[in-house]
Amino acid sequence: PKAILLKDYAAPAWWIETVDLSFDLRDGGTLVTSRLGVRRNLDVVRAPLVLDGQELELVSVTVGDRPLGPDDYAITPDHLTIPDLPGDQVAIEIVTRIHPEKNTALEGLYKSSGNYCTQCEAEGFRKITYFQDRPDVMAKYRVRVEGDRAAYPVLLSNGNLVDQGDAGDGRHWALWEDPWPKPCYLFALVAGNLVHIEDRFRTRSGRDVTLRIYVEPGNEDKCAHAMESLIKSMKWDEDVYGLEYDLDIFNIVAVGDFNMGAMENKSLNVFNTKYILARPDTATDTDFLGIEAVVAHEYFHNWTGNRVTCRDWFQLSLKEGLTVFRDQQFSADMNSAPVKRIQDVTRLRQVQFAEDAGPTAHPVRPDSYIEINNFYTPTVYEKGAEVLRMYHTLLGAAGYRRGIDLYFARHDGQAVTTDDFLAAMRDANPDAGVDWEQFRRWYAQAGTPGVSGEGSYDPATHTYRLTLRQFLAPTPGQPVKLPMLIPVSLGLVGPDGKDQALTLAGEDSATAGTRVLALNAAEQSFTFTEVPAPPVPSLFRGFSAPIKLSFDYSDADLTFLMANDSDPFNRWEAGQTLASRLLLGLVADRAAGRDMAVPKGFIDAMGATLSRASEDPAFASLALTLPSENYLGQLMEVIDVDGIHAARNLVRAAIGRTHRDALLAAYRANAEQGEFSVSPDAIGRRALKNAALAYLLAADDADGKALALAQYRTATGMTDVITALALIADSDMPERADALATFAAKWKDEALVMDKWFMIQATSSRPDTLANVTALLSHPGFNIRNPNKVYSLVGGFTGNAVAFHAADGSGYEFLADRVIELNKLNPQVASRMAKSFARWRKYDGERQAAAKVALERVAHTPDLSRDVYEIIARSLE
Ligand code: BAL
Ligand code: ZN
Repeated sequence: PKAILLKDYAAPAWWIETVDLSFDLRDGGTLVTSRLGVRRNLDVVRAPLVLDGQELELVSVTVGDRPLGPDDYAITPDHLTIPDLPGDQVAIEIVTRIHPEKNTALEGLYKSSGNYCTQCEAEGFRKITYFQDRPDVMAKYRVRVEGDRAAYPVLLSNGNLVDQGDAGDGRHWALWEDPWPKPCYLFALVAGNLVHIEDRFRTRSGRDVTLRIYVEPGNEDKCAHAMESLIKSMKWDEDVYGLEYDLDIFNIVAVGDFNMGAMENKSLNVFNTKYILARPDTATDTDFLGIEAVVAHEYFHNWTGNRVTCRDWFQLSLKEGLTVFRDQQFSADMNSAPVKRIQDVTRLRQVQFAEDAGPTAHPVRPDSYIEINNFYTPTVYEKGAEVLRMYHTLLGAAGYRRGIDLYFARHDGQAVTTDDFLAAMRDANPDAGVDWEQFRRWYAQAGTPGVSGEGSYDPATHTYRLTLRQFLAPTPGQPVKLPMLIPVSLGLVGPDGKDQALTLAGEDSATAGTRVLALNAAEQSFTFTEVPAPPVPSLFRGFSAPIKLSFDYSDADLTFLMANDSDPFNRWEAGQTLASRLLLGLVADRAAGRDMAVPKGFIDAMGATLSRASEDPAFASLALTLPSENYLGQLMEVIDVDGIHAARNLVRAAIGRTHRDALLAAYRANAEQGEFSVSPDAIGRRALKNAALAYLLAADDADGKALALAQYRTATGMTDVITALALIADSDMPERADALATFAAKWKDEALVMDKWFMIQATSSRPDTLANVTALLSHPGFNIRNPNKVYSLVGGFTGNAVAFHAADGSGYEFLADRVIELNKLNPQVASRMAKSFARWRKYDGERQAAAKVALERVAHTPDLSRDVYEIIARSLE
């Protein structure tokens, strides 16, 4: 397969300005009639009209009123080319037949639980009809949908419902019109037997918007949280960004078979049920927060993505990085900002830093791809959001907002680039003193910069000199890197635990607390004057840049920051750095055949955190959580999976044993919560209680086990039930099998709850996990065609380091089998699973050999999809 290159971008020879679509939905074949209003692009040389199309049966093509014969056009598996269009403005009608009922790739028009729905981003529209399937072609759409009235009582598309009627023969139709021009990836159609809940929102300029969430019958009682989240998002976007909704109706449809989390189609968002359906007894706190964030994310796309869209798919982060940043800001405002930041950084490190360090590393704005679906990545999304956060950090809230306002003033209704976004930020802030050409490297250079440094205090002159160095390692295709502009938000913490005033040499006034410095050279020193006592620097407060810091902190410095830093993120960070240092030391001891001895100082520090836990239970639950096995692996040259697992378990058991009484007390203090709530406080208390329970089980504590069983049996909220069940499932407790069985019996008809059941078994560190996972592939509740099931069982397993990276290669064999099976059914899901192989070279020789055999087996599979090919080929390079 051939790579597509950013440098080859060219504007289309023809624009498509209007699209009139008619869908005749029938079992055994759906007829799609598309009438296009086409206008020549006078800015480029005249060229044939080349339309994208895949897996389509062409029925007829008419240009003006002339039906074309087979000699009048050229057709290939990917394109329909009409060489000679008469004049500069042409009407074209194309009729195609498609088979949604056979579509297992879930791209284009497909059926899920008997209902029709679409997914067009990135390039699914070409599986519906011949079209210029590229985001810079923006058109106004009218869509007629006709289908069987009994089977599909609900017929939806984008925009406003303008007419509907009876089509005879038990059929009916609806006509939808979207007044806003849009790229075809935002087209959507839904036809099904669905019910809805409804609410209203009045925009600040007085527009009344009808809000509906459509679900399968029986799920109406699980939509309230999503609706509340939608209303909060609409209000927040007005308050914080000045952005208002632009139609009278906003529909959401939740479907069970969906490759992604959700999709921002204009006024007809289609969601994975995972991000809509929630009741206290079926959904965890993480689910509730995920719903709030994803509903907001898709709603926010109405401006950042839909009103202003991407010129080409290399610009994906233009809308995704920005929209993730917006949803992160929103969730921070709705909940605890420090907790949200810690969670976002944890995820960034876990998945994006790992991507940056492997063969699929790519810039936030990639410059080549084989399959664009492979670029919906943590780099484009989460690192892209960090780039937006850095604009915010460098410009401040007001400067950032000026840039956003200018961006919309310039580009509303256009398809643009990340360079256009940067230009708006720059031009709206001419006095900001930012080197924008250097800042642009965040879009262009792949990899996670490392920052190292040290500080020295001179008591004679009361100066503190901080030296920082940056380094960016080569990544595939980018051997040479240039220094980045890295915003360093910092404070100097004095011996009294308070932030000292900050005066840089040459300045005549001090800044209190925190300030932002620009690290823009390979090495730079900053001298602070009038520093009364030797400080401990608190660097990258709030994680002000997506970098890896190694600073010469002593253990005592870190313990001091854990207790005193005014920045909550860095209080947490100091604990994590200390824990990582300790755990990697133990891994090294074990590898050298020495005893692993857990330092008492660290256990005491965790005890101190526990003793202050009631001040902020949510924060405490995070501060008590050790760095994950996967994250610790990233810190090693050669990942010692078993060593990391052993060291982490040893420390967890030591904490559980040493602080048994305090953990039991924390458990009990947070156990009674009254009426169920997903307030930040209630979620925080549950998180702390369950963290305490996990430590007790890590220590094999009899009272802890009894509490876990009681919690599993009597709790009513899913967070508590599934946490207890996960702990039981990961143990040798005699009640294990029975607990798993009663759960499955109770929830067998709730697909999303069963996903959790598959997940906890796939993530268990028991030695029989692979055997269990393999057996579960045949469980009646499992279905390899359903992405959520694959993400739970197969994805859960590949995230389980000790099981997936078993030294005998059995985990790799298992994954190769699944990727080969999925390749035929759903290439997008197959390729997502295949990415788990990517970092195989980070393991020891025995594991590398086994992984290579598995990768080569996948590589030699006949009919390998572009999606899987690209990932496997890069991994083997
Ligand atoms: N645009 C794809 C789904 C999302 O990021 O919202
Ligand atoms: Zn998005």
